[in-house]
Amino acid sequence: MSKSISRRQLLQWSGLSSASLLLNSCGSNLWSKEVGQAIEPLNQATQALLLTQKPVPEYSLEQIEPDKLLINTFAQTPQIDPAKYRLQIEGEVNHPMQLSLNDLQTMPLTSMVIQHVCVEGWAAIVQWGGVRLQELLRLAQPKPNARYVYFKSADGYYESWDLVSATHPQTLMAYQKNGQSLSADNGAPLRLASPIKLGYKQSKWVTQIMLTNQLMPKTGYWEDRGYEWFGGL
Ligand SMILES: Nc1nc2c(c(=O)[nH]1)N[C@H]1C(S)=C(S)[C@@H](COP(=O)(O)O)O[C@H]1N2
Ligand SMILES: [Mo]
Repeated sequence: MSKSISRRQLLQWSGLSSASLLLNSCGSNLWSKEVGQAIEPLNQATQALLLTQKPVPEYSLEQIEPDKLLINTFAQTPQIDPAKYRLQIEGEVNHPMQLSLNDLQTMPLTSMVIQHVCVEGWAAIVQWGGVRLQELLRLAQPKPNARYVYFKSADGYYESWDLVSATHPQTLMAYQKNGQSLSADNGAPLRLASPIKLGYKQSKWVTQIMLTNQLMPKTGYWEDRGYEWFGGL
C-alpha cells in the first residue's frame, strides 16, 4: 500500500516526467528504443496521447449559467470528511499513490468554462477548477499496457474512460464550481469535469482511479443499464 506522498515527492516525480517529455521530443533519434524505454518514466504511447489532444473552445465567464446545472444523483449525496479524504491512483501504473486534498490543491489549478450536457435533456455552462487528470497520470506513470481508466465514487457510482479522453488537457479532477469550492451535491471534494464527455461520464465524489489494460464487464453505472459507453460530446 502506498503512503500519502510528500510534496517533495510530488515535485520530484513531476520534474522527472517533464524532463522525460523534453528528452523524448528532441532525443528520440539519438537513443535506441530499448535505452529510450529504460530511461523514460512515462511511456511513449501516453506521451504521444498528450501531444495529439486538441483543446475544445471555452465559453467566457459572463456566459456561466449558475441555475441551469441540475443536481443529478442516482442515490444519495455521500458524507465525506475532507480532512480524511484520499484519492487513490492504482492499477497499471508505476507509482500507485494516495493524494490528500492538500496534495491536490498544491498542484497547478486549471480553470475552464464549458458546457455540461445531460442526456436527460438539460445543459448548463459551468466553470470548473481543478487539477488536470493528465497531470495526475504523469505522476502515477501509466505502464505501457494501460488503456482504460476506472473511476470509483463514494456513492457506489463507477465509470470507465479510454486513456485518450482521460489525458485530454480539459479533463479535470475538479474541486471548484463557478469560482467557489464544490458543494457536496455537485461532487465534493473531487469530481470529473470535461467538455468532451456527456454528464453521466463525469463522476462525482471520486475516491479511486484505477488504470487497466482492458475493459471489465461492468463499464459504468448507466452503461450497465443501457447507455452508450464512449459518451462523447
Ligand atoms: N457519483 C456520481 N456521479 C455522477 C452521478 C451520480 O449519480 N453519482 N450522476 C451523473 C450525471 S447523469 C450527471 S448529468 C452529472 C450531474 O452533475 P451535477 O449533479 O453536479 O449537476 O453527474 C454525473 N456523475
Ligand atoms: Mo446526466
